[in-house]
Amino acid sequence: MIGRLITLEGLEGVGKSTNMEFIQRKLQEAGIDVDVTREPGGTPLAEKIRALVLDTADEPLPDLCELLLIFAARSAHLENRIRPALDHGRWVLCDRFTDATFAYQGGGRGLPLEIIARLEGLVQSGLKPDLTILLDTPVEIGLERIRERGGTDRFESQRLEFFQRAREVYLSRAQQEPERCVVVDANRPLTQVQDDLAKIIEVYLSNF
Ligand code: Z5A
Repeated sequence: MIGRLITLEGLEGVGKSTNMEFIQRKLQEAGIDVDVTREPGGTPLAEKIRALVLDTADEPLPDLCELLLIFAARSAHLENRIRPALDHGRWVLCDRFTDATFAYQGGGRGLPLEIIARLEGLVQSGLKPDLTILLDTPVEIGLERIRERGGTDRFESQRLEFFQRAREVYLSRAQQEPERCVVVDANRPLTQVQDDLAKIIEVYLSNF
């Protein structure tokens, strides 16, 4: 059995947390042993870095510093959790991964995408998700859902244009890598979104 890495992506409020459990259940029903994790985070060290990245601290976090922290967390997550799981034939389902870095630090913050690609090469040594599901809604819809939930971190307090740029990068990456990425219209009732997710998982599994 070969392990696989599946990632769920999208802007805040598109329904990632809501649908992680659904995808996990579909995989388990198919007899797949799945390790569910998230980024930034996923190991004790990476979770500490996550807290630094999301904290609305007094001292400003320079954009490059944020990018390096995210890749530092990813390095710990990959070496201490994801690669060992894949090597043992487990499947890994991850809430966000490097597409989020291209979207947020590249699109949102405006850091050059070539720098992100170089760090991706250094940290991941060629490892990429086998399947990425991008939940997509207009920015305002996701932000409205988050507002209803209450509470904000460093990202959720960004301006609308930040998220619009991040969405454009997400969609353009999905378009450039159609063999890896599937875009789901998440601006529909949850049952319809989950019907699509179930079909995507079914089609993906039918290829094995
Ligand atoms: N970040 C980064 O900058 N660079 C990186 O490389 C990585 C991450 C990996 C992590 O936060 C932050 O790190 C993230 C980007 C940055 N930015 N922020 N903020 P996170 O992992 O906690 O991500 P999040 O996107 O903020 O999670 P979220 O706010 O919880 O969004 P969500 O998981 O997509 O949504 P949800 O909690 O499932 O749903 C939100 C609400 O909508 C909830 O009340 C649901 O019941 C409701 N919902 C869900 N689906 C529907 C539908 N279909 N209809 C109606 N209502 C719905």
